[in-house]
Amino acid sequence: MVAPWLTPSAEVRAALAAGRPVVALESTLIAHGLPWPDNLATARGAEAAVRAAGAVPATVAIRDGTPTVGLADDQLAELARAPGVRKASRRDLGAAVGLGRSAATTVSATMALARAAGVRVFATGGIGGAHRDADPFDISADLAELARTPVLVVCAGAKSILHLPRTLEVLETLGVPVLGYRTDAFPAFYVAGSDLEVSCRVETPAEAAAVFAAHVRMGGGGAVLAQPCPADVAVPADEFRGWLAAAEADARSAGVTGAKLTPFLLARLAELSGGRTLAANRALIVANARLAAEVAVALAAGP
Ligand code: PSU
Ligand code: MN
Repeated sequence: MVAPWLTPSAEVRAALAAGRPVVALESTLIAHGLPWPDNLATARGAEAAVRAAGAVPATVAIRDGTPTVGLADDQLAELARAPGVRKASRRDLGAAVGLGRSAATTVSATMALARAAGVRVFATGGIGGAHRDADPFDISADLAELARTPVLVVCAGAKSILHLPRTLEVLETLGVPVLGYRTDAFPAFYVAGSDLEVSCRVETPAEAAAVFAAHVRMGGGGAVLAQPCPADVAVPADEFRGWLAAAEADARSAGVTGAKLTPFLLARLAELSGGRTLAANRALIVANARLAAEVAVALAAGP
């Protein structure tokens, strides 16, 4: 069932009506997470990867107050180039729609809109979480949304800029399963592994689909399916720590907080690493889109 206040593209609407697999993709990573022109190339790469695996991509954004599920290619290109696009988390959806604004949607807002459209699988780069120092209450709305909205979020774990042990603790408190795709260790975005454990390891898209379907059947909300960053571009943890310390110091001296903090740190890390974190971010987004499509295909096939 598609909510009446939502506008899916004709292709997405037809796929949903026919029970064919659809994968939601978010737009904040296009508007705020990656620089032009890498952002457009990555968004197109993610859509192509979803199609190649047999599912329909549905990039989500708010366009002039209209919640849109399935941007056309020219709309994707416009979003990628537009300066000063708003960043909407779940909290901001009402403002964007009620006031007729355009906004890119974060993981939390994309989950909400995917759910309203009837899309069960969503791919992104890395979810938000608890920040490291700064404000102890700066915990991403992504975690609260995972608690309540039954959508499977395929990602490379939580962003390496975060306090990962606290992020996992909050997810456990909220009852959110964290599945490791062919890994026992919680992936850390640009950094392939960590010394933290996932709550369940799965080996195939069908296993991921089975765990998620059972979780939802028993009244659960969302779940995380985390796959490590592709090994050829993943960044070693010790090198990353140095760049992160410098980026955090820059954020502190520039007084950056709140919703601007994540985009600031990602951009600064890309500079400090000579583009290595950017290459990792691009590759992991496309890999996650492919895996999400495989899981969507398995879910659509049923148990
Ligand atoms: N994955 C990426 N790049 C990004 C994001 C995810 O590879 O920029 C975005 C997602 O939209 C996520 C947001 O919801 O970062 C987290 O922002 P915050 O920490 O302000 O909640
Ligand atoms: Mn935040």
